[in-house]
Order: sequence, then C-alpha cells, then structure tokens
Amino acid sequence: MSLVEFEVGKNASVPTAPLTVLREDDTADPALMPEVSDEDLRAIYRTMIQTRTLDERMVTLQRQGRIAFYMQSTGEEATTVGSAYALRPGDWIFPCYREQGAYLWRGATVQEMAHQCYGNYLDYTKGRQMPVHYSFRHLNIVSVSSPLMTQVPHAVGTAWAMKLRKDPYVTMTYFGEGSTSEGDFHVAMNFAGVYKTPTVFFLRNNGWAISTPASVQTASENFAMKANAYGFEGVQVDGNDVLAVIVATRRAVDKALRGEGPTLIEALTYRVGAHSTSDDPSGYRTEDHVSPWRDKDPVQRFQRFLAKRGLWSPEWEAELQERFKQEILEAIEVAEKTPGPAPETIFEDVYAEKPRFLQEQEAELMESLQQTKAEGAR
Ligand SMILES: Cc1ncc(C[n+]2csc(CCOP(=O)(O)OP(=O)(O)O)c2C)c(N)n1
Repeated sequence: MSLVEFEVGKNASVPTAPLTVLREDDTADPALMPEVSDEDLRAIYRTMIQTRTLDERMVTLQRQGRIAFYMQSTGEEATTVGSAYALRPGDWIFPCYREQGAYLWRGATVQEMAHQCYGNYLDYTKGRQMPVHYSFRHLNIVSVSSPLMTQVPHAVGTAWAMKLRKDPYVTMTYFGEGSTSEGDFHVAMNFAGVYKTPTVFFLRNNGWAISTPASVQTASENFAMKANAYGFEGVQVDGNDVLAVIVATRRAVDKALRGEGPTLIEALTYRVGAHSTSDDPSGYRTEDHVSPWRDKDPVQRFQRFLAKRGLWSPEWEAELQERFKQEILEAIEVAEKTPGPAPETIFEDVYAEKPRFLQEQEAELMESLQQTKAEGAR
C-alpha cells in the first residue's frame, strides 16, 4: 500500500495536433468557428494592422537613434490580439514584453505607448523603465518586468486572491517558451494546479529565446504537456490563426470561471524579426528558417479569410495603412516634444512618507542642479 494516494493524470490531455480553425482554402472550419460578429472580425484585423504598423515605425525610430530600444512582435499579432479579444475588461493581464497587440485591443493608445518609449513626463512609468516596458493600470494591465517570468507567479497569486474573494474574473499571463526554463514557471504552475486558480497561462512559442532555439529549451515533446505534470490541461494552438487563438482562450477562460482551474495554452508561432533592436539574428539563423513562416503570416491569412467573406477590400486596406501610419507619426511628434520627467520625481513613489536619507539626497541633487544652471548662465 502506498503512503500517499493520488490520481495520476486526472486532467491529463497530451495534445496531438494544434487547434486550427483557418483552413488551407482560407475558409473557417464550421465546427470550430467561434461566435464573432463581422464588426468584431474587422476590428480584430484592424488592431493587427495597427500593431504591425506601430512595430515597424518604432524599429525605424530606434535605428535613427531617437529611442533607445525596441522589441517588435511581427508575426505574433494573432497570439496577442486573439487572446486579448477573448478576455473581458475586468480580467487582468500580466504581460511579458511582446504583447503590444493585447494592449491596443484593450484600449491603450499609440500616443500612450509613444510617451512610454520616449520616457517623458507623460510616460506612466516616469522614464524609469526601458522602452516597451509598459504599464496600463487603468486597463488592468500590470507593468512589464525585464526579469523573465516574474509576472507568472504574480498572475497566479492575483488569481488565487480573486478566487478567495469570489471575484468573477481571470488572470492571463504571457511568456515565451524560453522563459519556461525559469524556476518561477514551475512554482507558478504547481501553485495554480493545487489551488485551481483562474489563470490562463499563454505561452507564445515563437521558436527562439534570443539565439537559443526552442528545440534545445526542453527535453519534453512539447511545452503544452508540461501542464499535465501539474494536474491541469495543456493545449496547443496554431498561433498564426487568430480564430483558433480566440477559441482556445475562450475555452480556458470559461473553464476558469466555472471554477475548474488553470489552462496552459501553447501558441505555435514564429518570431519573424530580431529579438530586440540589440539583436542581429543573421548571426544564428538563415533566411531558410524564416521564409516558411512568412508564408504563414497571421495577418495575411486572416486577410484572405476576411476577403472571402466580403469583409476586406484593397481600399479598406489602403485606408488602414494610411490611418495607422499617420497616427504613429503624430504620436511620435507629440512624444518627442514632451519634456522629460522632473528630476525630483526619481525620489517619489517608493515610500508613502519620504525617509530622511531620501530627503537629503533630493536636497543635494536640487542644489547641484541649481549650481550647474547658475554656472551655465555665467
Ligand atoms: C531572468 C532573466 N534571464 C535572462 C534574461 C535575458 N533575456 C531577455 S529576453 C530573453 C529570451 C526570452 O525568450 P522567450 O521567453 O522565448 O521569449 P521571446 O523573447 O521569444 O518572446 C532572455 C534570455 C532576462 N531578461 N531575465
């Protein structure tokens, strides 16, 4: 007789093929097509275009030396826009750093994002974070943290609190496949499984963790199956199929709301661009790796589907491209002219009452700034 009795694999479901809705002929599988109005289908496409336009422009801006750093999400727009679409505004998002599509869907503005990338005084993080490390408190989107995976235990803890308080919401957290090698991933998954927290773990498997390919990241057959070890369901979804992403996320959200606990969604996609503007992928991969994924581009696939349903036209496309290009150019102009945060703000926001040592440091800084100014005037 064993000392501990437990049921192995109670919730086990080893995925066989990724969930896919969009078919080769650009129609949707009728058995799986999610309920989404035509208006929403067009709005989803619009946000995908907006995300891509923003990314392209911001990378150029970094190359021109006008912002310090950027991380694009090109090729991964279906994962972020589709998953955010399946949430309600009251649900919480704990992002990684490549989820601009989710922010835009939620209602973040390109102007807010431009202010953050410039770190000016209208940046919600007051210039204290690197560019793309956004924070949208009013949209239930928690601040991006540079250390990988720290957001995931936070998402589980918040979901546990929601469960205890009987709040009818879920937390959704995003991360890359490379981050699953961090201890925090396993801690969070275990806790979520034991306490059946209403958490959706959204894993963007984009093939790369900077220069490390997904193939050497784990000895497991896939990432989704890791959920089985923690007693809950893991599913694989075609991450370049926005409709499939909606189906998978809705299922996970509904399940969490029924009190049936977390789900790990592994979205299969590809990081078409560089890891960040500090990276040059030509050092570790050839165009042969990338080109098959260009053919599976999530924006193009969804566009062909919409065109078949009479919901897309070249005129509309041209209008969207022009509108979003203008939007970002105007936002950059405003952000560039907006002054940086006042120096004394670096002493704010940590303590409710500023301790003496900070008061002294602040006084010292202000005096030194005065002196520099006076010397400059002479
Ligand atoms: C704890 C920690 N270790 C290492 C890094 C450096 N780092 C930043 S991004 C990254 C790759 C992450 O890859 P992945 O999780 O697959 O996400 P992706 O960038 O592909 O979206 C690494 C190693 C970090 N930021 N934090």
